[in-house]
Amino acid sequence: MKRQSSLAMLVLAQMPAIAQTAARPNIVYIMTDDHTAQMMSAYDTRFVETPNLDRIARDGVRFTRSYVANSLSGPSRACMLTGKHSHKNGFTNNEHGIFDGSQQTMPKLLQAAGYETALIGKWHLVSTPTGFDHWEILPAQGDYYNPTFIHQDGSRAADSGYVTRIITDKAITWMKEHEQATANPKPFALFVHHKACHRAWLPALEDIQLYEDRSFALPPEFHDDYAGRQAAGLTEMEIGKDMDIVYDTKMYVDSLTPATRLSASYLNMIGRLAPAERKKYDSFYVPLSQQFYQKWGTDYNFLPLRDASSQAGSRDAELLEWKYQRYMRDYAKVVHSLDQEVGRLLDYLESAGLLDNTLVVYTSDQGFYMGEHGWFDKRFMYEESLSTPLVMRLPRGYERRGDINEMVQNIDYAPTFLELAGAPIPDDIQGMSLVPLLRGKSSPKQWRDAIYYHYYEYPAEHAVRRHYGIRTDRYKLIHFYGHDINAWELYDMKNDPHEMHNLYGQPQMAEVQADMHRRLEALQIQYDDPQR
Ligand code: SGN
Ligand code: CA
Repeated sequence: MKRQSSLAMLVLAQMPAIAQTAARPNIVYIMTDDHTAQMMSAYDTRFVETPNLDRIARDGVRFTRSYVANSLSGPSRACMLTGKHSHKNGFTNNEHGIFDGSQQTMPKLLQAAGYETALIGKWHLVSTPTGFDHWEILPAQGDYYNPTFIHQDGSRAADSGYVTRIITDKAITWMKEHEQATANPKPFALFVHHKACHRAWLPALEDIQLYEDRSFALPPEFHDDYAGRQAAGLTEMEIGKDMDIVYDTKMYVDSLTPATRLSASYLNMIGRLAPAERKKYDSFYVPLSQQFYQKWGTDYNFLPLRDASSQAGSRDAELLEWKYQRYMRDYAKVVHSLDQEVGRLLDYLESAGLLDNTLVVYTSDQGFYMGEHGWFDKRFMYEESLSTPLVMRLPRGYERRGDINEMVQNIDYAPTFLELAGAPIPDDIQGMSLVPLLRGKSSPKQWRDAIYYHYYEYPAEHAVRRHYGIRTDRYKLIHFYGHDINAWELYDMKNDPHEMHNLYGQPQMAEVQADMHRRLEALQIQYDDPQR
Protein backbone atom coordinates (compact mmCIF):
# COMPACT_ATOMS: atom_id res chain seq x y z
CA MET A 1 0.00 0.00 0.00
CA LYS A 2 2.78 2.37 0.87
CA ARG A 3 4.46 1.63 -2.44
CA GLN A 4 1.25 2.42 -4.24
CA SER A 5 0.93 5.69 -2.42
CA SER A 6 4.43 6.83 -3.33
CA LEU A 7 3.58 5.96 -6.90
CA ALA A 8 0.49 8.11 -6.59
CA MET A 9 2.68 10.94 -5.29
CA LEU A 10 5.00 10.59 -8.23
CA VAL A 11 2.12 10.73 -10.67
CA LEU A 12 0.65 13.66 -8.79
CA ALA A 13 3.92 15.58 -8.78
CA GLN A 14 3.93 15.45 -12.55
CA MET A 15 0.39 16.81 -12.87
CA PRO A 16 -0.33 20.52 -13.22
CA ALA A 17 -1.52 22.09 -9.97
CA ILE A 18 -5.11 22.76 -11.02
CA ALA A 19 -5.63 19.27 -12.38
CA GLN A 20 -4.37 17.86 -9.06
CA THR A 21 -6.98 19.83 -7.15
CA ALA A 22 -9.80 18.88 -9.46
CA ALA A 23 -8.95 15.20 -9.45
CA ARG A 24 -8.63 14.68 -5.75
CA PRO A 25 -11.81 13.63 -3.97
CA ASN A 26 -13.36 15.39 -1.03
CA ILE A 27 -13.83 13.40 2.15
CA VAL A 28 -16.95 13.63 4.30
CA TYR A 29 -16.43 11.51 7.38
CA ILE A 30 -19.60 11.09 9.45
CA MET A 31 -19.04 9.46 12.81
CA THR A 32 -21.78 8.89 15.35
CA ASP A 33 -21.46 8.04 18.99
CA ASP A 34 -22.44 4.56 20.19
CA HIS A 35 -24.44 3.73 17.06
CA THR A 36 -24.34 -0.01 16.74
CA ALA A 37 -24.86 -2.19 13.68
CA GLN A 38 -27.87 -3.94 15.27
CA MET A 39 -29.69 -0.60 14.96
CA MET A 40 -28.89 0.07 11.30
CA SER A 41 -31.00 -1.75 8.74
CA ALA A 42 -28.14 -2.15 6.23
CA TYR A 43 -26.72 -4.55 8.85
CA ASP A 44 -29.71 -5.81 10.79
CA THR A 45 -33.38 -5.58 9.88
CA ARG A 46 -34.80 -6.76 13.21
CA PHE A 47 -35.28 -3.43 14.92
CA VAL A 48 -35.21 -0.15 12.96
CA GLU A 49 -35.22 1.27 9.45
CA THR A 50 -32.38 3.57 8.41
CA PRO A 51 -32.99 4.23 4.70
CA ASN A 52 -30.53 7.11 4.42
CA LEU A 53 -27.63 5.36 6.08
CA ASP A 54 -28.43 2.30 4.01
CA ARG A 55 -28.36 4.44 0.88
CA ILE A 56 -24.63 4.99 1.42
CA ALA A 57 -24.12 1.21 1.48
CA ARG A 58 -26.48 0.62 -1.42
CA ASP A 59 -24.64 3.07 -3.69
CA GLY A 60 -21.24 2.09 -2.34
CA VAL A 61 -19.75 -0.53 -0.07
CA ARG A 62 -20.58 -2.14 3.26
CA PHE A 63 -17.80 -3.51 5.46
CA THR A 64 -19.06 -6.65 7.18
CA ARG A 65 -16.08 -7.01 9.53
CA SER A 66 -15.36 -3.54 10.80
CA TYR A 67 -13.75 -3.28 14.23
CA VAL A 68 -12.40 -0.68 16.63
CA ALA A 69 -9.08 -0.89 18.45
CA ASN A 70 -10.39 0.26 21.87
CA SER A 71 -14.15 0.45 22.31
CA LEU A 72 -14.55 3.86 23.94
CA SER A 73 -15.09 7.36 22.60
CA GLY A 74 -11.86 9.32 23.15
CA PRO A 75 -9.56 6.38 22.42
CA SER A 76 -11.47 5.51 19.24
CA ARG A 77 -11.26 9.08 18.03
CA ALA A 78 -7.53 9.19 18.74
CA CYS A 79 -7.02 5.91 16.80
CA MET A 80 -8.94 7.35 13.87
CA LEU A 81 -7.00 10.64 13.85
CA THR A 82 -3.56 9.06 14.13
CA GLY A 83 -3.91 5.65 12.46
CA LYS A 84 -2.23 4.19 15.55
CA HIS A 85 -3.25 1.98 18.46
CA SER A 86 -3.90 3.65 21.83
CA HIS A 87 -0.49 2.86 23.35
CA LYS A 88 1.13 4.75 20.45
CA ASN A 89 -1.17 7.80 20.27
CA GLY A 90 -1.18 8.09 24.07
CA PHE A 91 -4.95 8.44 24.57
CA THR A 92 -5.81 5.16 26.26
CA ASN A 93 -8.92 6.13 28.24
CA ASN A 94 -11.53 8.87 28.69
CA GLU A 95 -10.93 9.37 32.40
CA HIS A 96 -7.30 10.48 32.38
CA GLY A 97 -6.55 11.14 28.74
CA ILE A 98 -5.55 14.47 27.19
CA PHE A 99 -4.85 14.07 23.50
CA ASP A 100 -1.39 15.34 22.57
CA GLY A 101 -2.39 17.57 19.67
CA SER A 102 1.24 18.27 18.77
CA GLN A 103 1.65 14.75 17.38
CA GLN A 104 1.31 13.76 13.74
CA THR A 105 -2.36 13.39 12.76
CA MET A 106 -4.17 12.57 9.54
CA PRO A 107 -5.95 15.97 9.35
CA LYS A 108 -2.56 17.73 9.60
CA LEU A 109 -1.15 15.52 6.86
CA LEU A 110 -4.19 16.25 4.70
CA GLN A 111 -3.64 19.97 5.25
CA ALA A 112 -0.02 19.58 4.18
CA ALA A 113 -1.24 17.79 1.05
CA GLY A 114 -3.39 20.78 0.14
CA TYR A 115 -6.75 19.87 1.71
CA GLU A 116 -8.97 22.21 3.65
CA THR A 117 -10.09 20.48 6.85
CA ALA A 118 -13.02 21.06 9.21
CA LEU A 119 -14.43 19.36 12.30
CA ILE A 120 -17.94 19.81 13.66
CA GLY A 121 -19.48 18.12 16.69
CA LYS A 122 -18.23 15.83 19.43
CA TRP A 123 -14.48 15.92 19.98
CA HIS A 124 -13.99 14.47 23.47
CA LEU A 125 -10.19 14.58 23.42
CA VAL A 126 -9.87 17.36 26.04
CA SER A 127 -7.09 19.33 24.31
CA THR A 128 -7.87 21.96 21.67
CA PRO A 129 -8.27 20.44 18.17
CA THR A 130 -5.25 20.78 15.89
CA GLY A 131 -5.05 20.14 12.15
CA PHE A 132 -8.41 21.70 11.31
CA ASP A 133 -8.82 24.94 9.38
CA HIS A 134 -12.22 25.27 10.95
CA TRP A 135 -13.75 23.66 14.02
CA GLU A 136 -16.80 23.95 16.25
CA ILE A 137 -17.00 21.34 18.99
CA LEU A 138 -19.29 20.23 21.78
CA PRO A 139 -17.72 20.49 25.23
CA ALA A 140 -17.01 16.95 26.55
CA GLN A 141 -20.10 14.78 25.81
CA GLY A 142 -22.20 17.78 24.79
CA ASP A 143 -25.97 18.08 25.15
CA TYR A 144 -28.90 16.96 23.02
CA TYR A 145 -31.05 20.02 23.61
CA ASN A 146 -29.98 23.59 22.82
CA PRO A 147 -26.33 22.49 23.01
CA THR A 148 -23.36 24.69 23.73
CA PHE A 149 -20.54 24.74 21.19
CA ILE A 150 -16.94 25.84 21.70
CA HIS A 151 -15.65 27.99 18.87
CA GLN A 152 -12.15 28.44 17.52
CA ASP A 153 -11.66 31.73 19.36
CA GLY A 154 -12.40 29.93 22.64
CA SER A 155 -15.86 31.43 23.06
CA ARG A 156 -18.84 29.27 24.02
CA ALA A 157 -22.42 29.78 22.94
CA ALA A 158 -25.57 27.67 22.93
CA ASP A 159 -27.37 27.04 19.64
CA SER A 160 -31.14 26.55 19.64
CA GLY A 161 -32.53 23.19 18.67
CA TYR A 162 -31.66 19.52 18.57
CA VAL A 163 -28.00 18.58 18.41
CA THR A 164 -28.15 16.24 15.39
CA ARG A 165 -29.87 18.84 13.29
CA ILE A 166 -27.57 21.64 14.41
CA ILE A 167 -24.41 19.65 13.62
CA THR A 168 -25.80 18.89 10.15
CA ASP A 169 -26.69 22.55 9.58
CA LYS A 170 -23.19 23.62 10.57
CA ALA A 171 -21.64 21.02 8.29
CA ILE A 172 -23.71 22.13 5.30
CA THR A 173 -23.03 25.80 6.01
CA TRP A 174 -19.31 25.13 6.15
CA MET A 175 -19.36 23.25 2.85
CA LYS A 176 -21.35 26.05 1.18
CA GLU A 177 -18.92 28.67 2.40
CA HIS A 178 -15.98 26.55 1.34
CA GLU A 179 -17.36 26.06 -2.16
CA GLN A 180 -18.18 29.75 -2.55
CA ALA A 181 -14.97 31.15 -1.08
CA THR A 182 -12.88 30.91 -4.24
CA ALA A 183 -13.41 30.06 -7.89
CA ASN A 184 -11.24 27.00 -7.53
CA PRO A 185 -11.68 25.62 -4.00
CA LYS A 186 -9.24 23.11 -2.52
CA PRO A 187 -10.46 19.58 -1.96
CA PHE A 188 -11.85 19.31 1.54
CA ALA A 189 -12.04 16.82 4.38
CA LEU A 190 -15.01 17.43 6.66
CA PHE A 191 -15.40 15.51 9.91
CA VAL A 192 -19.01 15.45 11.13
CA HIS A 193 -19.05 13.98 14.63
CA HIS A 194 -22.55 13.44 16.01
CA LYS A 195 -23.53 13.16 19.63
CA ALA A 196 -26.34 10.77 18.66
CA CYS A 197 -26.93 8.03 19.85
CA HIS A 198 -25.08 8.40 23.17
CA ARG A 199 -26.70 7.81 26.54
CA ALA A 200 -29.25 9.01 27.72
CA TRP A 201 -30.88 8.75 24.25
CA LEU A 202 -32.91 11.97 24.30
CA PRO A 203 -35.06 12.18 21.16
CA ALA A 204 -35.77 15.13 18.89
CA LEU A 205 -39.13 16.51 20.02
CA GLU A 206 -40.71 15.84 16.64
CA ASP A 207 -39.74 12.16 16.91
CA ILE A 208 -40.80 11.66 20.51
CA GLN A 209 -43.85 9.50 19.62
CA LEU A 210 -42.01 7.18 17.24
CA TYR A 211 -41.58 3.45 17.89
CA GLU A 212 -44.01 3.46 20.82
CA ASP A 213 -46.18 0.80 19.21
CA ARG A 214 -43.17 -1.43 18.63
CA SER A 215 -42.32 -4.30 20.92
CA PHE A 216 -38.74 -5.32 20.35
CA ALA A 217 -37.74 -8.97 20.55
CA LEU A 218 -35.28 -9.78 23.32
CA PRO A 219 -31.87 -10.80 22.00
CA PRO A 220 -31.27 -14.53 22.52
CA GLU A 221 -28.57 -14.05 25.13
CA PHE A 222 -30.46 -11.39 27.14
CA HIS A 223 -30.69 -13.70 30.18
CA ASP A 224 -26.98 -14.39 30.44
CA ASP A 225 -25.69 -15.71 33.77
CA TYR A 226 -22.03 -15.01 32.80
CA ALA A 227 -20.91 -18.51 33.71
CA GLY A 228 -17.26 -19.05 32.89
CA ARG A 229 -16.71 -15.35 32.16
CA GLN A 230 -15.51 -13.61 35.29
CA ALA A 231 -15.14 -10.08 33.86
CA ALA A 232 -18.63 -10.16 32.33
CA GLY A 233 -20.11 -11.01 35.72
CA LEU A 234 -18.33 -8.10 37.42
CA THR A 235 -19.69 -5.26 35.28
CA GLU A 236 -22.07 -2.45 36.06
CA MET A 237 -23.79 -2.21 32.71
CA GLU A 238 -26.82 -4.42 33.08
CA ILE A 239 -30.14 -3.01 31.94
CA GLY A 240 -31.78 -4.48 35.03
CA LYS A 241 -29.18 -3.70 37.65
CA ASP A 242 -27.52 -0.53 36.41
CA MET A 243 -29.92 1.50 34.27
CA ASP A 244 -31.25 4.45 36.24
CA ILE A 245 -35.04 4.59 36.29
CA VAL A 246 -35.04 8.40 36.00
CA TYR A 247 -31.94 9.20 33.96
CA ASP A 248 -32.04 6.31 31.50
CA THR A 249 -35.70 5.39 31.23
CA LYS A 250 -36.94 8.96 31.90
CA MET A 251 -39.57 8.11 34.48
CA TYR A 252 -39.98 11.44 36.18
CA VAL A 253 -42.96 13.21 37.72
CA ASP A 254 -42.13 16.23 39.84
CA SER A 255 -43.90 15.36 43.06
CA LEU A 256 -43.66 11.57 42.81
CA THR A 257 -40.21 10.66 41.69
CA PRO A 258 -37.72 9.20 44.13
CA ALA A 259 -34.22 10.72 43.94
CA THR A 260 -31.94 8.28 42.18
CA ARG A 261 -28.18 8.25 41.62
CA LEU A 262 -28.57 10.12 38.35
CA SER A 263 -31.85 12.04 38.75
CA ALA A 264 -30.06 15.38 39.21
CA SER A 265 -28.20 14.83 35.93
CA TYR A 266 -31.49 14.05 34.23
CA LEU A 267 -32.99 17.33 35.43
CA ASN A 268 -29.95 19.19 34.12
CA MET A 269 -30.31 17.60 30.68
CA ILE A 270 -33.98 18.32 30.24
CA GLY A 271 -33.61 21.64 32.07
CA ARG A 272 -32.01 22.92 28.86
CA LEU A 273 -35.34 22.84 27.06
CA ALA A 274 -37.14 26.16 26.60
CA PRO A 275 -40.57 26.28 28.36
CA ALA A 276 -42.58 25.44 25.21
CA GLU A 277 -40.19 22.60 24.36
CA ARG A 278 -40.33 21.28 27.89
CA LYS A 279 -44.10 21.24 27.66
CA LYS A 280 -43.92 19.07 24.58
CA TYR A 281 -41.33 16.79 26.18
CA ASP A 282 -43.40 16.46 29.35
CA SER A 283 -46.61 15.84 27.42
CA PHE A 284 -45.04 12.59 26.30
CA TYR A 285 -42.91 11.37 29.22
CA VAL A 286 -44.96 12.60 32.19
CA PRO A 287 -48.14 10.55 31.47
CA LEU A 288 -45.92 7.50 30.88
CA SER A 289 -44.16 8.19 34.17
CA GLN A 290 -47.46 8.61 36.03
CA GLN A 291 -48.66 5.25 34.77
CA PHE A 292 -45.33 3.76 35.67
CA TYR A 293 -45.31 4.96 39.28
CA GLN A 294 -48.98 4.09 39.70
CA LYS A 295 -48.18 0.54 38.72
CA TRP A 296 -44.95 0.10 40.60
CA GLY A 297 -45.23 2.57 43.44
CA THR A 298 -42.42 4.92 44.30
CA ASP A 299 -40.98 2.83 47.09
CA TYR A 300 -40.47 -0.25 44.92
CA ASN A 301 -36.82 -1.16 44.94
CA PHE A 302 -35.93 -0.42 41.31
CA LEU A 303 -32.29 -1.23 41.93
CA PRO A 304 -30.63 -3.61 42.10
CA LEU A 305 -32.60 -5.72 39.68
CA ARG A 306 -30.39 -8.61 38.83
CA ASP A 307 -31.52 -10.76 35.98
CA ALA A 308 -30.17 -14.00 37.40
CA SER A 309 -32.43 -13.63 40.44
CA SER A 310 -35.50 -12.55 38.46
CA GLN A 311 -38.03 -15.37 38.34
CA ALA A 312 -40.10 -15.53 35.18
CA GLY A 313 -43.42 -13.82 35.87
CA SER A 314 -42.04 -11.95 38.89
CA ARG A 315 -42.20 -8.19 39.31
CA ASP A 316 -38.46 -7.96 38.71
CA ALA A 317 -38.68 -9.90 35.46
CA GLU A 318 -41.53 -7.74 34.20
CA LEU A 319 -39.75 -4.54 35.13
CA LEU A 320 -36.56 -5.75 33.48
CA GLU A 321 -38.31 -6.36 30.20
CA TRP A 322 -40.12 -3.04 30.45
CA LYS A 323 -36.76 -1.26 30.88
CA TYR A 324 -35.46 -3.01 27.79
CA GLN A 325 -38.44 -1.82 25.71
CA ARG A 326 -38.01 1.79 26.93
CA TYR A 327 -34.31 1.68 26.14
CA MET A 328 -34.89 0.31 22.64
CA ARG A 329 -37.63 2.79 21.83
CA ASP A 330 -35.71 5.86 22.95
CA TYR A 331 -32.53 4.73 21.19
CA ALA A 332 -34.55 4.06 18.01
CA LYS A 333 -35.99 7.58 18.08
CA VAL A 334 -32.51 9.07 18.29
CA VAL A 335 -31.38 6.89 15.37
CA HIS A 336 -34.37 8.06 13.34
CA SER A 337 -33.36 11.73 13.45
CA LEU A 338 -29.77 10.78 12.78
CA ASP A 339 -30.82 8.89 9.68
CA GLN A 340 -32.90 11.85 8.48
CA GLU A 341 -30.07 14.29 9.01
CA VAL A 342 -27.53 12.12 7.21
CA GLY A 343 -30.07 12.02 4.36
CA ARG A 344 -30.17 15.81 4.36
CA LEU A 345 -26.38 15.98 4.18
CA LEU A 346 -26.32 13.53 1.26
CA ASP A 347 -29.00 15.57 -0.50
CA TYR A 348 -26.91 18.68 -0.10
CA LEU A 349 -23.84 16.96 -1.56
CA GLU A 350 -25.93 15.82 -4.48
CA SER A 351 -27.58 19.17 -5.15
CA ALA A 352 -24.22 20.95 -4.93
CA GLY A 353 -22.78 18.56 -7.50
CA LEU A 354 -20.25 17.27 -4.97
CA LEU A 355 -21.44 13.73 -4.43
CA ASP A 356 -19.60 12.03 -7.26
CA ASN A 357 -16.24 13.38 -6.29
CA THR A 358 -16.58 12.75 -2.57
CA LEU A 359 -15.78 9.80 -0.37
CA VAL A 360 -18.65 9.65 2.14
CA VAL A 361 -17.88 7.52 5.18
CA TYR A 362 -20.45 6.57 7.78
CA THR A 363 -19.24 4.92 10.97
CA SER A 364 -19.51 5.12 14.77
CA ASP A 365 -16.88 5.47 17.49
CA GLN A 366 -17.81 1.92 18.55
CA GLY A 367 -20.69 -0.54 18.68
CA PHE A 368 -23.05 -1.02 21.63
CA TYR A 369 -25.06 -3.65 23.46
CA MET A 370 -28.79 -3.59 22.80
CA GLY A 371 -29.60 -6.08 25.54
CA GLU A 372 -27.12 -8.75 24.44
CA HIS A 373 -25.80 -10.35 27.65
CA GLY A 374 -28.40 -8.19 29.44
CA TRP A 375 -26.28 -5.08 28.76
CA PHE A 376 -26.19 -1.54 27.49
CA ASP A 377 -22.81 0.30 26.94
CA LYS A 378 -19.70 -1.06 25.19
CA ARG A 379 -15.99 -1.41 26.16
CA PHE A 380 -15.74 -5.22 25.85
CA MET A 381 -13.96 -7.03 23.07
CA TYR A 382 -17.10 -9.10 22.55
CA GLU A 383 -18.58 -8.75 19.10
CA GLU A 384 -21.31 -6.11 19.54
CA SER A 385 -18.93 -3.45 20.86
CA LEU A 386 -15.77 -4.55 19.07
CA SER A 387 -17.66 -4.04 15.81
CA THR A 388 -18.73 -0.71 14.41
CA PRO A 389 -20.84 0.09 11.36
CA LEU A 390 -18.78 1.13 8.33
CA VAL A 391 -20.28 2.01 4.96
CA MET A 392 -18.81 4.21 2.24
CA ARG A 393 -19.97 5.91 -0.90
CA LEU A 394 -16.96 5.99 -3.18
CA PRO A 395 -15.74 8.83 -5.35
CA ARG A 396 -15.57 8.56 -9.09
CA GLY A 397 -12.95 6.09 -10.28
CA TYR A 398 -13.37 3.65 -7.39
CA GLU A 399 -15.40 0.79 -8.74
CA ARG A 400 -15.94 -1.51 -5.81
CA ARG A 401 -19.58 -2.09 -4.76
CA GLY A 402 -21.39 -4.36 -2.31
CA ASP A 403 -19.87 -6.15 0.66
CA ILE A 404 -16.22 -6.08 1.69
CA ASN A 405 -15.55 -8.96 4.05
CA GLU A 406 -11.92 -8.34 4.99
CA MET A 407 -11.21 -7.45 8.62
CA VAL A 408 -10.73 -3.70 8.91
CA GLN A 409 -10.16 -1.44 11.89
CA ASN A 410 -10.51 2.24 12.74
CA ILE A 411 -6.70 2.68 12.61
CA ASP A 412 -7.13 2.10 8.85
CA TYR A 413 -9.08 5.30 8.16
CA ALA A 414 -6.08 7.66 8.39
CA PRO A 415 -3.92 5.83 5.81
CA THR A 416 -6.99 5.38 3.58
CA PHE A 417 -7.75 9.08 3.49
CA LEU A 418 -4.09 9.92 2.94
CA GLU A 419 -3.75 7.55 0.03
CA LEU A 420 -6.97 8.81 -1.48
CA ALA A 421 -5.63 12.35 -1.20
CA GLY A 422 -2.41 11.32 -2.91
CA ALA A 423 -0.41 12.06 0.25
CA PRO A 424 2.40 9.79 1.46
CA ILE A 425 1.57 7.44 4.35
CA PRO A 426 4.19 7.83 7.09
CA ASP A 427 5.91 4.60 8.17
CA ASP A 428 4.81 4.90 11.79
CA ILE A 429 1.11 4.67 10.91
CA GLN A 430 -0.07 1.25 12.06
CA GLY A 431 -3.31 0.94 10.07
CA MET A 432 -3.56 -0.29 6.49
CA SER A 433 -4.95 1.79 3.68
CA LEU A 434 -8.31 0.41 2.53
CA VAL A 435 -7.79 1.84 -0.96
CA PRO A 436 -6.79 -1.54 -2.44
CA LEU A 437 -10.16 -2.87 -1.24
CA LEU A 438 -12.03 0.04 -2.82
CA ARG A 439 -10.30 0.04 -6.14
CA GLY A 440 -11.32 -2.48 -8.77
CA LYS A 441 -14.03 -5.09 -8.54
CA SER A 442 -12.53 -7.50 -6.03
CA SER A 443 -10.16 -7.59 -3.08
CA PRO A 444 -6.41 -8.08 -3.27
CA LYS A 445 -5.14 -11.53 -2.26
CA GLN A 446 -3.07 -10.33 0.67
CA TRP A 447 -4.81 -8.84 3.68
CA ARG A 448 -4.45 -9.03 7.47
CA ASP A 449 -5.71 -12.23 9.04
CA ALA A 450 -6.15 -10.92 12.59
CA ILE A 451 -6.87 -7.73 14.49
CA TYR A 452 -5.53 -6.49 17.83
CA TYR A 453 -7.59 -4.87 20.59
CA HIS A 454 -6.69 -3.20 23.90
CA TYR A 455 -9.08 -1.57 26.42
CA TYR A 456 -7.70 0.32 29.44
CA GLU A 457 -10.40 2.18 31.37
CA TYR A 458 -10.61 0.53 34.80
CA PRO A 459 -11.39 1.40 37.55
CA ALA A 460 -14.19 3.44 35.99
CA GLU A 461 -17.90 3.66 35.27
CA HIS A 462 -19.42 0.31 34.21
CA ALA A 463 -16.50 -1.57 35.79
CA VAL A 464 -15.24 -3.34 32.68
CA ARG A 465 -11.80 -4.76 33.48
CA ARG A 466 -8.77 -3.94 31.34
CA HIS A 467 -8.16 -6.41 28.58
CA TYR A 468 -6.38 -7.05 25.32
CA GLY A 469 -6.87 -9.69 22.71
CA ILE A 470 -6.80 -10.96 19.17
CA ARG A 471 -9.60 -11.86 16.80
CA THR A 472 -8.97 -14.05 13.78
CA ASP A 473 -11.48 -15.23 11.24
CA ARG A 474 -12.54 -18.12 13.48
CA TYR A 475 -11.34 -17.50 17.05
CA LYS A 476 -10.98 -14.84 19.69
CA LEU A 477 -8.51 -14.85 22.60
CA ILE A 478 -8.87 -12.24 25.37
CA HIS A 479 -6.81 -11.56 28.49
CA PHE A 480 -8.48 -9.61 31.33
CA TYR A 481 -5.81 -8.26 33.64
CA GLY A 482 -5.31 -5.94 36.63
CA HIS A 483 -5.06 -6.05 40.40
CA ASP A 484 -8.33 -8.00 40.83
CA ILE A 485 -8.39 -10.20 37.74
CA ASN A 486 -6.16 -12.39 35.62
CA ALA A 487 -8.44 -14.34 33.31
CA TRP A 488 -8.17 -15.70 29.79
CA GLU A 489 -11.09 -16.33 27.46
CA LEU A 490 -11.17 -18.21 24.18
CA TYR A 491 -14.14 -18.29 21.81
CA ASP A 492 -14.97 -20.25 18.71
CA MET A 493 -16.83 -17.59 16.76
CA LYS A 494 -18.24 -20.07 14.28
CA ASN A 495 -19.92 -22.38 16.77
CA ASP A 496 -20.53 -19.78 19.47
CA PRO A 497 -21.19 -16.40 17.79
CA HIS A 498 -22.71 -14.95 20.98
CA GLU A 499 -19.58 -15.73 23.02
CA MET A 500 -21.34 -17.65 25.77
CA HIS A 501 -18.86 -20.53 26.11
CA ASN A 502 -15.37 -19.72 27.24
CA LEU A 503 -13.25 -22.58 25.92
CA TYR A 504 -9.98 -21.49 27.47
CA GLY A 505 -8.19 -24.41 29.07
CA GLN A 506 -10.43 -27.05 27.50
CA PRO A 507 -8.30 -30.01 26.40
CA GLN A 508 -9.79 -30.19 22.89
CA MET A 509 -8.75 -26.55 22.35
CA ALA A 510 -5.10 -26.97 23.35
CA GLU A 511 -3.70 -26.61 19.86
CA VAL A 512 -5.91 -23.67 18.89
CA GLN A 513 -5.14 -22.00 22.20
CA ALA A 514 -1.38 -22.31 21.76
CA ASP A 515 -1.63 -20.98 18.23
CA MET A 516 -3.78 -18.04 19.34
CA HIS A 517 -1.26 -17.20 22.07
CA ARG A 518 1.53 -17.19 19.49
CA ARG A 519 -0.44 -15.00 17.14
CA LEU A 520 -1.42 -12.58 19.91
CA GLU A 521 2.19 -12.19 20.94
CA ALA A 522 3.23 -11.63 17.33
CA LEU A 523 0.66 -8.84 17.01
CA GLN A 524 1.82 -7.24 20.26
CA ILE A 525 5.35 -7.26 18.91
CA GLN A 526 4.25 -5.96 15.51
CA TYR A 527 2.32 -3.07 17.11
CA ASP A 528 4.97 -2.61 19.78
CA ASP A 529 2.55 -2.77 22.73
CA PRO A 530 4.64 -2.85 25.93
CA GLN A 531 1.72 -4.30 27.98
CA ARG A 532 1.94 -8.04 27.50
C1 SGN B 1 -20.65 8.66 30.11
C2 SGN B 1 -21.82 7.69 30.31
C3 SGN B 1 -21.34 6.26 30.30
C4 SGN B 1 -20.47 5.98 29.11
C5 SGN B 1 -19.33 6.98 29.06
C6 SGN B 1 -18.36 6.81 27.91
N1 SGN B 1 -22.48 7.97 31.56
O1 SGN B 1 -19.82 8.68 31.22
O2 SGN B 1 -22.47 5.41 30.33
O3 SGN B 1 -19.95 4.67 29.15
O4 SGN B 1 -19.89 8.28 28.98
O5 SGN B 1 -19.01 6.91 26.67
S1 SGN B 1 -23.50 9.20 31.69
O6 SGN B 1 -24.18 9.06 32.98
O7 SGN B 1 -22.75 10.42 31.61
O8 SGN B 1 -24.45 9.12 30.58
S2 SGN B 1 -18.18 7.37 25.42
O9 SGN B 1 -18.90 6.94 24.22
O10 SGN B 1 -18.08 8.81 25.48
O11 SGN B 1 -16.89 6.72 25.52
CA1 CA C 1 -19.04 6.37 22.07
